[in-house]
Amino acid sequence: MATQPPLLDGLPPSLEVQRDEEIALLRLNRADKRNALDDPTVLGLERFFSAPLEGIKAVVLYGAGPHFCAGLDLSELETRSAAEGVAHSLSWHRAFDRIQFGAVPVVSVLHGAVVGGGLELACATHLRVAEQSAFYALPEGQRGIFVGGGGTVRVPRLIGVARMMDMMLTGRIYTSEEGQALGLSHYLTEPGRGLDKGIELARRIAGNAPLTNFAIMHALPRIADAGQDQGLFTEALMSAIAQSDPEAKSRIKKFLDKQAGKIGEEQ
Ligand code: 1HE
Repeated sequence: MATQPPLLDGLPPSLEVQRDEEIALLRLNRADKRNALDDPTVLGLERFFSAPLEGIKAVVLYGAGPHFCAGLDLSELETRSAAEGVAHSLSWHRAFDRIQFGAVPVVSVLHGAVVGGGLELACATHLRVAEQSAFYALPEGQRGIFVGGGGTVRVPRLIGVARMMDMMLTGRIYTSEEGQALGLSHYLTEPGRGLDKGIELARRIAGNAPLTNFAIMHALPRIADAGQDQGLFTEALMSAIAQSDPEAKSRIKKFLDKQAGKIGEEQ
């Protein structure tokens, strides 16, 4: 993998970017604090995902050190007022919305603690690869606080309100195997294999037509949230737009000319 010096000026030292051709690798780089998310890191995430690098078609998000992310930097809570708390939560929503409804799909690679805001961050990404060391928890109840990074919206869509309630009320921790069975992760790998798997998946995603990736990221979750009537109509519109794109026409011609691979074959 070719690595380059930092690509974006203005990102905090807690975020490190490298480029591997069409893939950007974004690392949470605050291992001494278990990648706890402080304000500069959350603003940096918003900045990075608001203006993706030229030519990048997918992002892999991972964490330095023994854990993916220990959630909110709790030291920031010592003096925060209620009004500041609302603004803070909204700043996380902005940053994580930029991930979920951004320009390119994001694959997160999870290991060790994926807890509190770390789980909220992971749930804003489009694919999750977990190493066997990953574990999931929402210790907000234990800390006397509440989720604020979109967890109430995104976590139940993956595992249901009832399981999230249990995690928050009792401090229940899910192992990587349990998380895989529940749908918290899409892929489970052996220790140390997550990043390679994440890059492999990101490369496959980068090979899709950009408009198809756009539809998957932006139309699919909105349609899933809509009523059947609106959903089906929106699907018809999105489908018509995608199939009329020149990229779709050229890919379909290649298949009909027997120049494109079958399902599962390299294109
Ligand atoms: C932190 C944080 C943090 C570690 N904020 N400083 N999140 C939590 O409740 C999780 C709290 N953290 C932990 O339970 C543990 O740190 C871990 C299980 C994640 C990792 O344990 P370990 O033994 O590897 O590390 P450590 O020794 O506990 O922590 C290393 C350092 O990181 C230490 O600082 P140091 O100066 O003593 O070296 C810790 O204090 C620091 N650290 N986690 C601040 N979270 C938008 S709302 C979201 C709400 C939430 O996210 S609530 C969940 C908060």
